Amino acid sequence: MFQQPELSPWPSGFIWGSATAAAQIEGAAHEDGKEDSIWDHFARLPGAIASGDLPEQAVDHYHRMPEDVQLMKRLGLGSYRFSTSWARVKPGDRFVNHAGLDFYSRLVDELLEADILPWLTLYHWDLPQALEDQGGWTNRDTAYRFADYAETVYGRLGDRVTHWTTFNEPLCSSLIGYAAGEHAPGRTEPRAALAATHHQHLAHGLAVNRLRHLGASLHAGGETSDRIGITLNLTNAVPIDPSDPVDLDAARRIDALWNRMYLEPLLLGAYPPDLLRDLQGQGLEDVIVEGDLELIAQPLDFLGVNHYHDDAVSGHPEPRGSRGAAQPTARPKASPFVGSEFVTFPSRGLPRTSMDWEVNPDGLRTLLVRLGLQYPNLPPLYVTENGAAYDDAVSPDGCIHDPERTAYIRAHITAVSRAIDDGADVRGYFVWSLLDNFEWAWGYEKRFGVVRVDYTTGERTIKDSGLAYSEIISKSSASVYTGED
Ligand code: PNW
Repeated sequence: MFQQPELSPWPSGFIWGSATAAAQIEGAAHEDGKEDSIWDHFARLPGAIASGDLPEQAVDHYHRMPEDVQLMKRLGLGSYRFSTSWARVKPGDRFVNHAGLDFYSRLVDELLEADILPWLTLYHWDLPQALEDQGGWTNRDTAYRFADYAETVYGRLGDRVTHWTTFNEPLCSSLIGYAAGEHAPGRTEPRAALAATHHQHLAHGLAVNRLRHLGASLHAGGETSDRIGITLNLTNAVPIDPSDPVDLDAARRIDALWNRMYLEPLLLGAYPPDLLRDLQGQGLEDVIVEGDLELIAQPLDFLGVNHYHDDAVSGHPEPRGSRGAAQPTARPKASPFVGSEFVTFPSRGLPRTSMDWEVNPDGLRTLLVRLGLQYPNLPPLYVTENGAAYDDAVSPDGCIHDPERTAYIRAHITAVSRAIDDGADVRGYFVWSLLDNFEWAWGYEKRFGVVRVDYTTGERTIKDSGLAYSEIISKSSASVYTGED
């Protein structure tokens, strides 16, 4: 049995959880009044998804929800991070679909009954297609629609849900969806991607404001236990040759575009000046209206950090080696690196997951520590996603022995502990993902679950990594967990 290195005790109240997203697990794409999201629509375009998989059924969580909550309980999770589907709650964005909201209300009740803290994300990439038809996130009006949708969800669940996340990884749903064309809505227009980024920031600010006001009026005396934040995917951009100014500048650009373009409007109320220089003439400044940045920089109760890997970066063209990531889809592709399309991602020879992402656990420690040093007003951090895809096989004994995923999770949890030792204020860790699921442009081919899903029968089986995670949770709770928030 693998020996976990000696770790410091976890801070009291440290939250152990797992995460999923509506479009990746629910299925029931056209049931009980749900209409198309951009992912339902995009997935039907020829070549959009590897092997033509659709999210229509996903892992049928919509029907198996009570069973899935029992699984969480067996694993000993303290919290479950899930998202609500805008296209289920307000399908065409005009009317509230109460049947859709009922589902989330039942989920929240099941979770509370099982002593699992519901951690709700309002936007995990599944915009109603009806809004995309009006320009989607390139249309400023979508930000105001989002605040209305947030209000609708809060109106139904705000009496029981205390932890609210506005957006999951706005980078992916703007740059990868609108510039690279690899995610829904599949557009390849750099200017549109920057407009989408800004409008998602604005939507976040408007929604935080709205939720705070609703919380104050819902709870007597204005005292709420609500915690409101956002989740960003943050990636260390490591210059491949730190003594080469060309590589250094490439890494600075990628850091600005992938990390600071999201962190700084939220935390500092301004886009980074070097980013604005890099992006001159690309249209970002054209969509900023006076007062937007003040609105965007609402105080946050937490920052969710999704982290999977670092990227080594070079400003030199290949063939100094490329990341070599196979494109999952056959549709036309462009670069997600708006204004830095020339940057390359050389290999450092580290082991890789089946997503072709580097495994380098210390990158998570570095990231968590550096955020605190870089931003003195940083709110508490939660690792809201971390995990790995590997090609699992079911053994003749019926078990799923996934030593690579188990090692990945253990090593990253160790990195979180070390980051806390080094001064980072990290208060929780959520493994991605509870279940194998619809991995966006890759379809069902990539499995991230700590629980295996048989895509023919729907059967769930806890993998060795799930058992190991469960053991980590129970050991840490037994020694230090006090149940305090
Ligand atoms: C996240 N990258 O997306 C999402 O929040 C999940 O829905 C997703 O299933 C999970 O990570 C695994 O992919 C990412 O290129 C997409 O570094 C791309 C990257 C990272 C995260």
